This record gives sequence, C-alpha cells and structure tokens, in this order.
Amino acid sequence: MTTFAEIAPQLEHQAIEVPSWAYGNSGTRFKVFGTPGTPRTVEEKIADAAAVHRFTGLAPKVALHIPWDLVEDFAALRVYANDLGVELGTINSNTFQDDDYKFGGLTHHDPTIRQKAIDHHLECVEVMGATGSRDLKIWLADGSNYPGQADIRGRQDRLADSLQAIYAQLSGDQRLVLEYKFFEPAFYHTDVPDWGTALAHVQALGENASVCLDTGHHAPGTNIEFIVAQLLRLGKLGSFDFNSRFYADDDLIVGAADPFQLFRILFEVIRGGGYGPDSEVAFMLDQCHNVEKKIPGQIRSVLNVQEMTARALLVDRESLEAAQQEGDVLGAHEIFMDAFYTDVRADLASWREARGLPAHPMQAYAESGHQETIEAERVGGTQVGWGA
Ligand code: AOS
Ligand code: ZN
Ligand code: ZN
Repeated sequence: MTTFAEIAPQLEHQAIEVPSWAYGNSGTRFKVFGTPGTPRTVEEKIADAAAVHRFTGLAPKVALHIPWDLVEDFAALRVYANDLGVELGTINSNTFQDDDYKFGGLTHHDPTIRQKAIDHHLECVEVMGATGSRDLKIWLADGSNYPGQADIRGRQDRLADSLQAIYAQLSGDQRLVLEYKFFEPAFYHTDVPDWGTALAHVQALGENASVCLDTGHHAPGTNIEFIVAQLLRLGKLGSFDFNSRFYADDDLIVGAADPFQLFRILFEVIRGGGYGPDSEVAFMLDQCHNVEKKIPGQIRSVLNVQEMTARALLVDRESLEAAQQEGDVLGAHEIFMDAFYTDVRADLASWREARGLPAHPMQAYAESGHQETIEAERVGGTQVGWGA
C-alpha cells in the first residue's frame, strides 16, 4: 500500500491553468445571469485568477482568449499578472463569433474568409510573443448541419492547409494544440470531431503540434482514459480542458459529475508520464460558473483535480502490475479501487498548512472577506461575459 507521505513530494508538481472566461458571466442560451463582483476588465479577471492561486497554490497561470481579452499592451498585461503572482498561459483563438464565419473559418470555401481566419491566428501568435505564452489552442466551431450542405472532404484539405500556414509562424518552443469536439454548434458534422482527426492533423504539422483533450467533448460512455493513454503513448497529448459533463458540453466543475472518471484519467496521465517536472501536458480548466460564485467555483475545481491526482498517485503500481501479470482480475481491481476510495482531504490540509497555504481554501476564501470586497468595489462599468 502506498502512503500519502510517499506521494507527497510529487504533489509539488501540480500546476493548473485557469481560464480567464471562468470569471466572466456565463449561462445558457436561455439566460446569462449577472453576479455581483464580476470583473469589468481583463485586469480584474487576472486579479481573480491570482486570488485562486493565492488560496490554493495550484493555479499559477491564466489562459487568455482573443478577442475577449484583447488589450493594447500585452507586455504590460504580462507585468501586471506577474506582479500579482501569476503568469499568462495558453492563448485561445476565436473564429466562432463573427458573421463571416457562419459557414466556417479555417475550413471555409471562400479563400477571403479562410485567410481572415488564418490571419486571426497569426495575430494570436503575435500576442503569444508578448505574453510569453507557449501554447496556441485552436478550437473550431466549423461544421455543417445537413447532409450535402458542405464538402466534408474539401474542408479537411483546407483545414490542413490553414493549420500549416499558422504552424509555420510558431517559433522557439511555441506549440499548436488542436481541440476536438464531436458536435455543437454544428450538429450534422464537425470538422475536428474526434481525437483521431485531431491527431491526423497535428501529426501532419510536426513535433510542436499536439492534441487538446476537453473532457466534456465526448459521447456518453466514451472511455476517455483510453484516449489519454493512447495520445500519451504517441507523444501527442498537449493539454487538457478539464470540466464535467452530465449531458453535453456542460462546462461544469471538474470532478463534480464523475470523480471516478477524473481519477481514472489522472491515473493514465501519471502512468503515461504526463504528470511531473518533465511533463509537457498542460492541465487547463475550461469551465463556466453560471449560478455559483466564480472564484470559489475555480478554487473548488483546482482542489478537485488535486484530490484526484493524490488518489491516483496512491495506486500501488508495483502490486497492480504483479496482479495484472498473474491474471488476478479482482486483486488488480481491488488495488485500483483502494486508492480511489482513500480520503486524502485531511492529509492534503496538513500538506497545505506546511507550505503556508490555508488548510481549507474554500473556507479560508469564505472567511477572508475577499468576495465582499470585490462585490463592493466593482460597481459601475460593464461586467464581462462569455462572448465579450
Ligand atoms: C468549446 O466548446 C471549447 O470547449 C473551447 O475550448 C472553449 O469553450 C473555448 O475555447 C472558450 O473559448
Ligand atoms: Zn474546451
Ligand atoms: Zn467545450
């Protein structure tokens, strides 16, 4: 049996990137609710991300979205973030909120619109230079709603060409990560629907291109940890967009819907070398907090990832392998489940305290008065929201 003390040193490596859009207002197509204290500016979003890091020590980076987080001076924004104790992380592009992209962006049949979408990504690459970001994350809304509407094959060819033009502009250790999603907003076909398609494209690009796995982007019943194992095996798992789904792309708090699935995913991440000082896998959240307060929503999320990481680290891999080798089906299963059922919360609280962090970050945040302060201070102006 592996003990908490044995795995504790490995917890130091945990770094989760939080999305700037988690701090803005969000909702469904039925209603977006405003929340007191919601940021009005990019700076206020970054300040909220920095608060999550202060209370947990787990969230040293904040991912930005262009154009939602567009500012005049990204170098100054970087200094602002650093002064608050966080770094700017992944740059997310957006080709889904402009009328021109009604029938796609990087896949569009009209060369002028396709070029516009490519140029947007080149602008994102420039931003990365100023922010010091390593990753450009591309998620495409491209697809079609009706059989016959679009030339599925031609769109793949155009996508490959567009991605190549973007990839060619990356420099140094910059990377392109391509996210897949099986449906929505297009419902008949999506141009990057699955990990196989994403893999085919990033493999054609080269070494600095990899796949982003958003946990909410799969059909019910999909064995996501298998995809994790396979992509890591091929050296092509670039990043995660963590969140929870009950029905579709719900973007709810990671680990809320299915903690066991999160455990299984993290076990394969660790097993496949995707966790630790040498790993290049970015652990991001892609979430929205529609009805709950946003900063505690993010604190809860990073804690959930930490708890399941600790439990996954607790799997006694030596005994597990021995049981597997012996064909001991139930013995192996029990070793796996023993780790999953281990409550690590008290150990993690002491571990945090030893590092000068609040033992119980949720409680510490609630008692800190921070929420009341931002609610009192942030009056007037326009609250930011998903899509603005
Ligand atoms: C969309 O469904 C994807 O999950 C995107 O990763 C994400 O929602 C978007 O990047 C926010 O811009
Ligand atoms: Zn995502
Ligand atoms: Zn999504």
